[in-house]
Amino acid sequence: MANTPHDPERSEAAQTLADLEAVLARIAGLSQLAADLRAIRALVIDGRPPRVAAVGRRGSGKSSIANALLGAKLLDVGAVEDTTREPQWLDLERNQRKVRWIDTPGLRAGGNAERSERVASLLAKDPPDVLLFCVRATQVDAGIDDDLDDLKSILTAIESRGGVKPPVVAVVTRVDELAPPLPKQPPFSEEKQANIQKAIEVLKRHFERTAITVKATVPVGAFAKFFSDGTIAIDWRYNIDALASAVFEALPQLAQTEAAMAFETSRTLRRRVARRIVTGATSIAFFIGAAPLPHDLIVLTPLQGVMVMGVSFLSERASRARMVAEWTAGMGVNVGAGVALRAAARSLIKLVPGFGGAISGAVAAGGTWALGLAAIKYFIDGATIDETRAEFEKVKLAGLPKDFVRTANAETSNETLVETPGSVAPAPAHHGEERVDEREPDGDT
Ligand SMILES: Nc1nc2c(ncn2[C@@H]2O[C@H](COP(=O)(O)OP(=O)(O)OP(=O)(O)O)[C@@H](O)[C@H]2O)c(=O)[nH]1
Ligand SMILES: [Mg+2]
Repeated sequence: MANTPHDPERSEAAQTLADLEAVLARIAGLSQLAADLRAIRALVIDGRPPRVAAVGRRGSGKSSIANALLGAKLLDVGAVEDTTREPQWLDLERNQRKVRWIDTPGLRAGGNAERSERVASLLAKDPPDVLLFCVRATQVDAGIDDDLDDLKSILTAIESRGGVKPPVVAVVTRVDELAPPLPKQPPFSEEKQANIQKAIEVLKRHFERTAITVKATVPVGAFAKFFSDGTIAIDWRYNIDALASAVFEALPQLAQTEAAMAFETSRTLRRRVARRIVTGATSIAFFIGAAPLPHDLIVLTPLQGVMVMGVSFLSERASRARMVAEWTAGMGVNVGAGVALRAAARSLIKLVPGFGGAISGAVAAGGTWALGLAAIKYFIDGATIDETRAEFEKVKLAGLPKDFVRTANAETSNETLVETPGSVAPAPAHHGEERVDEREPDGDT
């Protein structure tokens, strides 16, 4: 199950969010909040592990990349390869989070047509969210046509069996091997950096020539040695953050939280997820405040509760329970404030528009925004509770960014949306590139 770590709280959050959805759905003009609610639901509640497939020649560094992303030795590297090895999905576990990973040797390796068929049908049956096309830096030119053919045939196979073509992230691997040979560990000399740039350009030209679309082309070094407990002893990783970001960006929202938690260099990613939750909650607060809704606060408080809970889920797990207690005492805002207020929210459903709003949209949103940024500072950046309180006061005083509404809406309409079973409204028709996630979250009942 994707979400076992915080289950009771998460179902509390799910309930509260369902109540909010029900309330907001009844109020004319608030249907525009569907995308924000859907985003919060996808990021906080319905998350599932990302599915990542790496394709590339033998020894191109696929397994090393998985280890580098998760920061631990989870896959064997440079092992003597059994050529008949069956490709299969593996669960890589890190921080009690999972990444589903499959790596497949070059389809041509061994010239085995049957294998190529097996790989294609496996990926077609269970399509990855993102395909990592791994090319060794010293091989961006030599023999690349076979690699590109492999990539194309996998994409075609997925598509021809009715699957959604996954986005491709090209990874130029083992960049330390480009000239000059030393040093092998970053930071690299200017000459090596120039050669890395050249390799990227060569590969990009091959993509153009063969009309293959990739979302990003990322150069990496993934060389590392591990202690017997799996932690890193020698760390010559290069640019793995950028790869983590590129993978994260390519994922559907449903899989982003889990990826942000599992990837080792993940604070930036966790902060990005948290910002999305806070932005969504703030937009909702803005419209709640502006709408002719009685008892704004009764809706705002559970909304803020869900927001803070969502951010707290993104903290490092070991100390989370203590942090939640300290936050509640220090900020006077309960994590999971939905508990006491659920009944009130329910009764609101019956009160379809009545009296004038008690507080303005800007005030409602400003408070939510300040609380959300404070939660990020505390749960993700590791600030003390005093610093957090100071941040809250500072942001509250500064108010909502002037262009918040416009910017937040622009962000929403650009983003990769996914349909989830709990979504309140169909996604707007103009999302031409939207990817539909047809699978239920693992273990959901
Ligand atoms: N110098 C250097 N060596 C690397 C790097 N990444 C991987 N290697 C080495 O390259 C060899 C192959 O790496 P793997 O990660 O096993 O490559 P793979 O693509 O999984 O290989 P197969 O599973 O056999 O297809 C190993 O000896 C790694 O230590 C890198 O960035 N720099
Ligand atoms: Mg391998």
